[in-house]
Amino acid sequence: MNLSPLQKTRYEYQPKLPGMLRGGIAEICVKDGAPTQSVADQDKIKALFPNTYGKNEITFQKGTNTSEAKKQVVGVILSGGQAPGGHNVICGLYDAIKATDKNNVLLGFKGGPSGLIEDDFVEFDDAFIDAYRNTGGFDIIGSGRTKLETEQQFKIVTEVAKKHGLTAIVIIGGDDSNTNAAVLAEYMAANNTGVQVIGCPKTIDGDLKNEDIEASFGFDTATKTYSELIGNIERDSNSAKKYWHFIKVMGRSASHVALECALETQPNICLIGEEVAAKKMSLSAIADYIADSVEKRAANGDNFGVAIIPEGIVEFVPEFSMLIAEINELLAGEKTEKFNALPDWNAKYEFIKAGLTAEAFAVFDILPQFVQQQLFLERDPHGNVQVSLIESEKLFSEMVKEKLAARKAAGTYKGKFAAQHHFFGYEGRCAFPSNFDADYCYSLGYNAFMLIQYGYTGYLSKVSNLSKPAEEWVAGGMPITKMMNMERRNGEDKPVIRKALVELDGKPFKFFEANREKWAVETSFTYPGAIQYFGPAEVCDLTTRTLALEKGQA
Ligand code: FBP
Repeated sequence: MNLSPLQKTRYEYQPKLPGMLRGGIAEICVKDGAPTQSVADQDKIKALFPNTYGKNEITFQKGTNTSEAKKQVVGVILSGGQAPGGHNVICGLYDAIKATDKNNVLLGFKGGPSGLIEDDFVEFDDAFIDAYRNTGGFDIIGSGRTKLETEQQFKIVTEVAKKHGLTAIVIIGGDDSNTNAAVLAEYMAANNTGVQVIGCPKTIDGDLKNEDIEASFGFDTATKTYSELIGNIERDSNSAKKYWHFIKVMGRSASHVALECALETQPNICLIGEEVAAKKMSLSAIADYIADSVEKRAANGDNFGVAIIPEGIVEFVPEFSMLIAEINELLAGEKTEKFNALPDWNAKYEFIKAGLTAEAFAVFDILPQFVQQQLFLERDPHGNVQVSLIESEKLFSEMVKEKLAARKAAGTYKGKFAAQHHFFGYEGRCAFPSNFDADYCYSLGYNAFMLIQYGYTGYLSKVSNLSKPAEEWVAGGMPITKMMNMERRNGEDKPVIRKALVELDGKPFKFFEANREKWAVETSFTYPGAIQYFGPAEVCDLTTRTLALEKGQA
């Protein structure tokens, strides 16, 4: 492998563990906490998880290790979208496993959950692990989005576990993957397999959190990477003074990434999907809101600016989600083939017009043609519109352009408007983890093994007090069922982890809300610059603004 100078130096970085996990495995004991209950639908979740529901939260503390000495053979998978720090979770897990007993084994199942089903694995050793310490990416074993949810799959996983003598499985994933971890843990317990299942909270989207899980890993590095790029664009925009930049940022559903980037860079506009839904804003109202900023800035001679658009925005616009629901019906089953067989866009347009309600068609008809066509691109495995394929940054800039043309005709707007478009997502998912993510991930992995060693199952590895220096972090575990509720999925009520959306009465949004009017008109950009790996802690070990505000430290 060709190594960059940074990669070579990052190998030497020693991730910081919470104080209570330092000083050796022999000195880590458990402090029991209170019993838990699910976030909603307690009776239903309890009935579905009789073996793993209602368990106590726990924390680790310094004291004599009382765990049972037994050989551990642990399997680990990376699941879902990449997030910086995944390699360090595996490194921390490996180090704890080997520090406990060098005969313990860690197997990495390749390509995500499917690796467990296909029994495609690698056994880690020191040399293998050392090549991935403090690096970005999931390439150590790869990832995938296969869902582990059927009885048949669980039976196969049980066979694979038996074959290798697995004592535990660690699933590093987001809300869906950890939902699967909870269901697998329950299955393993109900069938007395002796296999424990532990989850680790991953996703750059930042939507896997609650009062215990303060942040999902990867959010810190990904948002810092996007914020660096947005800051650079802001400076370019403020230098050239001729473009409005419409920047879409990843975040499949919740707008945490957009909000954090806005807090870091103070753009003129940042849309928050959750607010759009709460205020029931229409596409036209959103375009007017952006056009107001363009017009006011133009009146000051500033024909430039930056608008951040969260990837998930359109699903939060009530009229747009109604349109998507109708399109999903319109193309259900064999109707897709019929639609695809139509000779040209005109014929397809007539088919759509005839198939949608007048209300939905009115929304469809105001969309630029490229967006109309994007709504009919390849469908997801459930046959639904892939909302992530919609170029919402272009949609809104196009709609703003039309609004401005009308305002110009009415004589209220006299500026110039030229737009540039960007989408930041993949750029941040495999970045070298920040010191925060390197430390947090290593701690999550190390801690996951302590949960295994102490016999827990159906728990999420939990490291909290994250806005403080790592020495003061608190390590422990939270039953995954605590985050669960019942939701409708593919026509059935299912137990799932509730996604954490941006809270409109939360401190991060409140801070943004209190400042955005000024940012919309004045040029208040801030330029965060690149992630720093070496140097003073106040620059290198910074957490996100979201976390700092949530913890009352900003
Ligand atoms: P996870 O929830 O699995 O962490 O993935 C989130 C994400 O990074 C989203 O931000 C984005 O919409 C999606 O993955 C893209 O997925 P893919 O890698 O399949 O294109």
